[in-house]
Amino acid sequence: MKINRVEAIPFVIPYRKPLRFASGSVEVAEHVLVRVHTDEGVVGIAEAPPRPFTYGETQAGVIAVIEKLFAPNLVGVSLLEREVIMSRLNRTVGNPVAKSAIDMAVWDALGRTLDQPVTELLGGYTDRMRVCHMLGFDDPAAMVDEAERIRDNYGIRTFKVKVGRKPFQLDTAVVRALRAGLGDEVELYVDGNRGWSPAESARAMHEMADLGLLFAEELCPADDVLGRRWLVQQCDVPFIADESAVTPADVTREFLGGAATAVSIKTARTGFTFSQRVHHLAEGLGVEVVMGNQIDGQLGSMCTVVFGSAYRLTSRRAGELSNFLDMSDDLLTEPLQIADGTLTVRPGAGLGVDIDPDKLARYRQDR
Ligand code: MUC
Ligand code: MG
Repeated sequence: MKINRVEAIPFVIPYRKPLRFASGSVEVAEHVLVRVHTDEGVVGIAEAPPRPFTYGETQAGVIAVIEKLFAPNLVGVSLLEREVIMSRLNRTVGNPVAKSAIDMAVWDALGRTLDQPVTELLGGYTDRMRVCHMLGFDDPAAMVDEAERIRDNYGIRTFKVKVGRKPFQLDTAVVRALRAGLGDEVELYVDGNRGWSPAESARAMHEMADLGLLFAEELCPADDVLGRRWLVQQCDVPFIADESAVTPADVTREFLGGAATAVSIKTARTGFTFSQRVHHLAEGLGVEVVMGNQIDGQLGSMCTVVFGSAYRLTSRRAGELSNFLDMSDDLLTEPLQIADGTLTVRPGAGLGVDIDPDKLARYRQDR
């Protein structure tokens, strides 16, 4: 069960439709496939989606830090020594996406070695999650059309709406149009990616007070320390910390500082091991959790379902699991299928999914 090689393979797959939001946009998935090999010939897989505009990691940076720093420190360590693995990775303060992909590939290799599904090793609560679709910036009519198409084709009834443009009325008009177009049976919440000031956020939330929102996420930067606390105190829905809370310690600081009352868990940035710690913290404090999306491909989305299904708290709300639908292709042998608004874990050892070698050969950038 000892790790004898860690591979980092760059691949590029274009999006059919770019996703635009307050802190950036994504037109091409420039991701990294991480493979952890063991001395018994088992290979665990995971996907790293770097988000340069958020965490500063790039595709080339993820590969460099894995090849030069992390991989040499993991050779010879057992898959069961996950605390040793995490302590070696966490000598480095940053690089959450690179570390998380290694962590999840280790869990996949462990599941395959033990012939057990990772979701059951983690918690085994259920085998599925309701799906939430994330709507990027566009004009109100186009966003309503997209939401209707996603609802009609996939049965999805929860939408996260990107906000944070200026003037804020551009976004409040969209949310109002979505509520009018889709009716009261859909769940709506908003994510500002730090685009507004605390005062703009408060005015926008006030203007949307009659729209029955579920949550508000990262409307303004957490560095506006008192301003954000002032905003969160007057919000009448849970306020989700996302990119402001990358580690369990960050999450603790945000809660204790009054800067958030809920948390987004993204396996792409906390893997399985640290996502467990964030989950346990949120459960202990009695706060809401949403399984977020780092604009993941299908392998990353499956990691989110594998983790989210494992616990009662993480499977309670719809998870942000559908943005892979906007990609022109993917790497899995069996594409993920969303049906009746639900995504199900695959039976089988590890993550339950495999990479199609022909697709990898088509999209990898290192040959
Ligand atoms: C989100 O929830 O913010 C956009 C940037 C990123 O890192 O994740 C997405 C979605
Ligand atoms: Mg967010």
